[in-house]
Amino acid sequence: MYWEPEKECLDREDLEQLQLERLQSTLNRVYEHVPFYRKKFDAMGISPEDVGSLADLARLPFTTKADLRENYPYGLFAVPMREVVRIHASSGTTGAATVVGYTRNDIRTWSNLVARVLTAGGVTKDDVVQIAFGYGLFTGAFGLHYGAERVGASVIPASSGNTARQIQIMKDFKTTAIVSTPSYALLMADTLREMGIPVSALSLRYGLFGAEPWSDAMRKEIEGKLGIVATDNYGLSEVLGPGVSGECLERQGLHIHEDHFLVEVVDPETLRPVAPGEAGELVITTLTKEAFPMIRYRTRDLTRLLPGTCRCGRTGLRMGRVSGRTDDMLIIKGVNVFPSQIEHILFEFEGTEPHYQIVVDRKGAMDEVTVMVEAAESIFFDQMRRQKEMVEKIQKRLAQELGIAVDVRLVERKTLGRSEGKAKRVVDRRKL
Ligand code: DLL
Repeated sequence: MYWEPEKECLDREDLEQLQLERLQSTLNRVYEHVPFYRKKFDAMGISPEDVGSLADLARLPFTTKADLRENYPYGLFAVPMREVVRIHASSGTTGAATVVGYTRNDIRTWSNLVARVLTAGGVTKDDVVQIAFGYGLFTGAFGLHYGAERVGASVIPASSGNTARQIQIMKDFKTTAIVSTPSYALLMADTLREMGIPVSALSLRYGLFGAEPWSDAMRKEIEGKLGIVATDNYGLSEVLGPGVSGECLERQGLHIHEDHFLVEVVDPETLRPVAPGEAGELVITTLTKEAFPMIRYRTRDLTRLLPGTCRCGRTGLRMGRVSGRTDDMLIIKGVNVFPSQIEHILFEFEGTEPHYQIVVDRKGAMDEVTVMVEAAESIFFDQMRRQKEMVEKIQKRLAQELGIAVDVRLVERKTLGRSEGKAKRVVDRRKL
């Protein structure tokens, strides 16, 4: 099922024509209204008229998080404040806040793009959608909320937190679709069990999760515990919020809304495009944003573009799941490791709760990494021997997979912090 079939299934040729027209108008807009871009373009001796094809995109400068910070709060807005009807901000997992704005049209576009994501994930106007993202400056809650209303579903703005009440609402209000971060979904699933409510007492059918990386193993766990079909959706405040891309029920990659975003994947070191299908940093140019257009924004998110087309019939490019960010990559003994790789392995083990945290510390000149994993009660209170076996097994698998030895510690259930929003997977004691 599609939300906007005429856009989601556009011919490549028509799509590219539309993209070029929209790119040109975006470039004119920023050149005209945002001194930051005008200066950059002038310095590079390039003007919007020089961009005659999509390939010319590569001649334009990149925009980074640092540029956003330097223009805090409104320096990159391309419209006067009187046309801005909404402001959001991301505190970011790393560093100072980024402020973003939306015109009335931007909100309309945003709602439509999120409606596409929801529709692709199975949601219709017959659904009761519970939004368990924190309402506030974070784009997640309002983005999904407006999209779900646009679809015509019945929206419950539950917000995040107060998990027992969340479950009560889910049960009593007959929620059919839950929207949250994957880590919060897992916490809700565990709380459900603790409250002694069988999953059959719920009406849930779909889960739409995003805002943080998660593995396929975690998806299975959530689906099993909540009795749902779970899809992944992606976005970031700097270019919109949720609604940039999302999986359909085939779950073979996230459909990028290419009529609104031009995407590139580049090598984060050389900034040159990677070979087709290779992993690299996602770079996004917005094509329709009015208040806050972005030219070649370096997302720092790592993904790849998938070849071929999806069985669902959508024609836009698909991206693989975001495995992590260039800035949450750990370099352990010279080896690049992403938290998602560790997560994937932990889910292989029966008896470990899939709650984990990666602690990085420095002993002398060496970085030391300890993976803390919550163990099921049966194991934790069992003989030391079983605990030791478990630790050894996990260490062995991690060493196999990552190519380096890391320490593993089993901890009692609920010792590690729980997340009601984005999970904090890495505790870097080197910086404390
Ligand atoms: O997290 C927007 C969003 C809200 C997306 C709700 C999906 C659902 P920010 O707070 O600005 O915006 O954080 C954006 O989160 O650059 C990624 O690193 C990460 N991220 C978002 N979605 C995914 C995902 C929202 N599906 C940053 N998989 C992005 C992996 C994700 N990482």
